[in-house]
Amino acid sequence: MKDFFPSVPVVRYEGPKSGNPFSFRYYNPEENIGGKSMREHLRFAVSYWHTLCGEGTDMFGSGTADKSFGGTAPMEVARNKALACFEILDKLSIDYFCFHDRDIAPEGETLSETNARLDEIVPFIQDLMKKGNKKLLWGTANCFSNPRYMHGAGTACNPEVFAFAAAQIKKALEITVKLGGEGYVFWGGREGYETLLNTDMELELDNLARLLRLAVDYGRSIGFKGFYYIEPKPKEPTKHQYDFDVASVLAFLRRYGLEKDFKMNVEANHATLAQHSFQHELRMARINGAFGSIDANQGDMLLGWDTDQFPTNVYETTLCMLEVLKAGGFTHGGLNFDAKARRGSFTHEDIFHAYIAGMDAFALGLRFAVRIIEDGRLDEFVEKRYSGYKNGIGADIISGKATMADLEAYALNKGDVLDCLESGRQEYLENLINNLMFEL
Ligand code: XUL
Ligand code: CO
Repeated sequence: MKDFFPSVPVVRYEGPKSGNPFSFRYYNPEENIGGKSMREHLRFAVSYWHTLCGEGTDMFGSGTADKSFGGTAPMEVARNKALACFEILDKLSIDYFCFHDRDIAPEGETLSETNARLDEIVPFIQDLMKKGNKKLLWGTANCFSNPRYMHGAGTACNPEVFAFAAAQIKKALEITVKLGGEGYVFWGGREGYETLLNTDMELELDNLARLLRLAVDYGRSIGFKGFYYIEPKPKEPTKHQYDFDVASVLAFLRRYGLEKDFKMNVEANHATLAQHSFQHELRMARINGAFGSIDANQGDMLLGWDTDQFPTNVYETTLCMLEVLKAGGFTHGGLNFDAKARRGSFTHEDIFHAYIAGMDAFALGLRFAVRIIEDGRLDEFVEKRYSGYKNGIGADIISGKATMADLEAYALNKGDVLDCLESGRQEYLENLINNLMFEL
């Protein structure tokens, strides 16, 4: 077995006082917390595209990191990336990975050649999965990078492109099933528009729904038992993406009768691009029975684009894990680090520092979220805040017994309701969370 990262040892839990940068301070995979091991709670995944493929290119400059892993011929590079991926999974005790079809094997001249490359790499990966006891959290098709998708994939103005996207997704579903994937993601990177002047929005949305229906049914017909996810994002690369946020995706799914087929893959940086908090998107998914999986990262609030940084903001990871716990935890989903080390963090060691930072931040988030729930004061406060709906006029509103006339009579009789109101206690609650997080 090649060793692509000779300077990095196997990373183990050494506790908060450890001075070893290649150790976990807070992530202790087998530690039981709130009834499950941390490993089971967090279900971390490596994102193949950032970790094995992303070289740090941006609009102004070429790559800074070498991700060829010593290979030269395209399929040799592909095999080396796979070997490097499984070394990373092993060294970090991560059980899952996620990929796009084009991450694991580069496109050939024709679709048949591209598919043949997938047929070559998939058994290679399958073998590594068996040997290392690793699993596929989800697969997906990259229907956004190639120039053929300049006008969209399912929402393209050309039926030829729609057909090509369908063919690509068909194959991506097949390889996901072959590798035992627990999920399949649709992220509509180009499913949107640049200007409505040239866009038939109605047809595009109808076609997007048609493609999803075809794909979902095909996947089930070949034995896919996992979750299908839509990953909302408001913009970038398009000016407007149809899967804007969780609420718009839910409305879209309901309009086309697809709501039973999909859960959400919520990404932190996509939430903030939509002017929502990460917690908001998770809450919206949860209360609609659509919580599925998470792309764990964070954006930079001073920048207006998807920076895909490794999550290190513990306040955010805590609020995220609070939502995950309230949703009953992950079933098929997990925490996929859809994140990349900064362009200036270009060494192989930086990959590990980045993952360790993200994993420890989520381990802390989990610990704090469990503490907040066990403490009970936050939940009690919210429960009490709405307790008026338990009896009297509140109970009549909930049961549907109260009519508009009843409500008017009630209000007239009261004269005013200002004296019923109580403080929302926002600052008290924010401090409560701080006290619980930073308890010394
Ligand atoms: C892009 C993004 C994608 C999806 C999968 O912003 O998040 O990598 O996660 O296609
Ligand atoms: Co993502």
